[in-house]
Amino acid sequence: MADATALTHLHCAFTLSDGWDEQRSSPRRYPSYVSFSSLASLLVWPLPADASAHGPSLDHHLILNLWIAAALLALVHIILLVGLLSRRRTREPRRRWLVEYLPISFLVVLFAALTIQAEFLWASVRYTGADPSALQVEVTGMQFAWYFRYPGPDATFGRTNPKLVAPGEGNPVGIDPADPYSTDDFVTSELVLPVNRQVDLRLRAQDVIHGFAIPEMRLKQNAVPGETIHLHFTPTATGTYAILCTQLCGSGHYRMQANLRVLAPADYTAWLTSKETAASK
Ligand SMILES: [Cu+2]
Repeated sequence: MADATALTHLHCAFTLSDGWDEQRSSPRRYPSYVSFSSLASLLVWPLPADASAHGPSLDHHLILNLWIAAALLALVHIILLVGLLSRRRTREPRRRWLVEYLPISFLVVLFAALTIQAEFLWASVRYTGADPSALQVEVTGMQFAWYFRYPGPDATFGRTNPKLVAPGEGNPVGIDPADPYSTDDFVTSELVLPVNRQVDLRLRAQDVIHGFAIPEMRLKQNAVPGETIHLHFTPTATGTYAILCTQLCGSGHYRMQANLRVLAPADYTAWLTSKETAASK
């Protein structure tokens, strides 16, 4: 987006500075400042701390895009200034390929390269499946809470039934007790994970579309009723992080939050054991 804006700006600047637009019936608009404001806002409100394995490459690409956009914006103004100060009033033919087509071709190649790189980054995170040894956790969004189900010692999630959903009775995701795999499943209202181990989340929604987002993990994915969407990542720093809902899902949307607690492996094992022991009673 920022690249496209800057590219348009530069195109305007090249053509304006050379005076061609005076000959055209529809004058071009002067540049907006979207790219500059994006970079400026990033300097004022920096990105949240990065605590996931895939985050640094995404951040690097974002910052690179914004710096390129800012550099193009600066170049635009220099060209505009030079064009205004040394405007020629002659009607002699211009070398259009040199002042317009060549720079635009360069920018198209640059823009395409950035886009392809972004696609590869996205694909490496989202089109590649989770490692088979990844921790399995099911995430369910409902008005207005997130619930997290762990499969227990059998490492298999039991069956669920929407008719059995009863948050007030301790069964918020509708676990079917008739399924033997469900007996050791347990549900929490916070997501607890060990550091430096990949987790494969199964994202579900019970009622409407919710937006599962953890800014520090550079994660954002809609949870859609009727679908199970996989989302994998590896937390790299211990701490407590907010899990948000980024879709306006109803009157209580503003309070639809939960916590992600990333623990050291020993602490996680102790937490897991206590939960599994409680679930087996
Ligand atoms: Cu929501």
